[in-house]
Amino acid sequence: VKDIVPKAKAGLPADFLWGFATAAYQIEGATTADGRGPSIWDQFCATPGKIADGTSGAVACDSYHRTAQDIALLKKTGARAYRFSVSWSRIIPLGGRHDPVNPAGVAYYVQLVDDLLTAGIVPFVTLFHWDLPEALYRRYGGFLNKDEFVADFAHYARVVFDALGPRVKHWITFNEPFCSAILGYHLGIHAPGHTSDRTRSPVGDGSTEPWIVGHNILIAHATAVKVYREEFKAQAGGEIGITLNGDWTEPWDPDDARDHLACERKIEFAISWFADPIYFGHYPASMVSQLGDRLPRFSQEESRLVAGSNDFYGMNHYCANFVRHRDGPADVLDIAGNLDILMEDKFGRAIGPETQSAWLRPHAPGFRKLIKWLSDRYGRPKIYVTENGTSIKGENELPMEKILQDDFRVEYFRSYIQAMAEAVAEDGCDCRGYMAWSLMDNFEWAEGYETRFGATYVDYDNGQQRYPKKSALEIGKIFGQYIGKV
Ligand code: GBH
Repeated sequence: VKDIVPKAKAGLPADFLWGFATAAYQIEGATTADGRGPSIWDQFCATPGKIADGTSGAVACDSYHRTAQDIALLKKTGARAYRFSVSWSRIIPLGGRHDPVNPAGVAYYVQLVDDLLTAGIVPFVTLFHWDLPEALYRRYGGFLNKDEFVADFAHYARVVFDALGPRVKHWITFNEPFCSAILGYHLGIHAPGHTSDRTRSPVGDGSTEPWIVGHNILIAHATAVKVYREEFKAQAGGEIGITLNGDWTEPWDPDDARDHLACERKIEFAISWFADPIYFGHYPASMVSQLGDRLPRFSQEESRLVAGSNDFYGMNHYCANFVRHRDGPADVLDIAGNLDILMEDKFGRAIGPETQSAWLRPHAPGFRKLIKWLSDRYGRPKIYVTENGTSIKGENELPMEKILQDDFRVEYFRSYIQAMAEAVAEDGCDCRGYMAWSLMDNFEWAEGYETRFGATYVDYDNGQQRYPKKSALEIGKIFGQYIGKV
């Protein structure tokens, strides 16, 4: 009997919202259509050397002209929900609160939401998925200018709340502020390419600016939430939160207590940087102690504004890694918590198989553990998984017929959905939705089109035709095994 490991209970609630996610700049294309203004990503892509294959989102999946196809695709998969983002530059081409609103841009999203609702698909709307209007970076440095940025974002949010009104019940303010701060304003590998690396572009101060950016995004998030709650929530009855990214961590040396502590620090530097202020009103102690005065302080007013500003927790999760502590004081440019991130542990065991993305090694047990970690730390919040998915090593080199047989991705979804269903049924976590990344292959930021994350193949050479891969057709069946079983 002692050999029989009891199988964990696994299930998801009957009204669980599953579907797919995308982001405006990654799929829409049509970057000059109908009065859209330039975003920092248009600018960044035009800078030589920034995008692996020298491409941009100028055409992408051409979703701006193909929403009917996208919605038909969603219906074919059986999806109940769809998470997309709004391009700020379509709504307010110059971005600012004194700049004109573009009615054609507004109309595009009104129509998209109407069409989704007609198709019986629940929209999850992200206000900001990295494509800042370029004018705002040029005028005042974008996220670096708290007063200007917060006022402009709040205005933009109000315009969108007003336009989409009560039809939208699920709002996300920011997607992964970690990436805006660290990739965009520290490493410079994402737009606007602001970096403290003086050999590349000596425009920034990496010892303070990522933390200022993070702080200002928190204030902008909370201000938009306040606008929604005070001016729209009563009538619309919807909910609003932020989406944060974070990997699970395992200690490089399971016998070294310092590696266990480093694991916790890694998650705090990635997730709690934002989530602690949002749930508790202050930064995590590990960050305060490492960063000292370089970490901005919340005024009492700010702390009260930010605390309690999530109706749900938006969770983007892809992978896990090993973490090894570093000895000695942290470097002034360190952003991770004074540790090394590794794909193999002390014994040379890999955390998971390789994918096309250097940072991404699937490790489904980490998903269950991280959901529980979040649940324990933040008082069992309602969780929507707003992104989860994988690339496949070498996928782009295969002929289309092979790409459509994406068994690796099917297995990824199967194991991750099982892990989430265990977190719900076994650990008592409150997961209410899951959006797979992504509905279709799209512009994978600095990696261009070489890395495919889609459950649908997009034939970029032949008119952006969409062909569902096996994973797009299987994922609904996988959900069918869990939904209603808890
Ligand atoms: C998501 O971020 C994005 O929201 C989505 O737009 C994107 O398409 C998707 O992932 C797939 O990449 O460059 O070595 O410093 C995922 C979380 C966090 C993953 C930062 C990459 C940077 C690793 N990302 N991480 S590195």
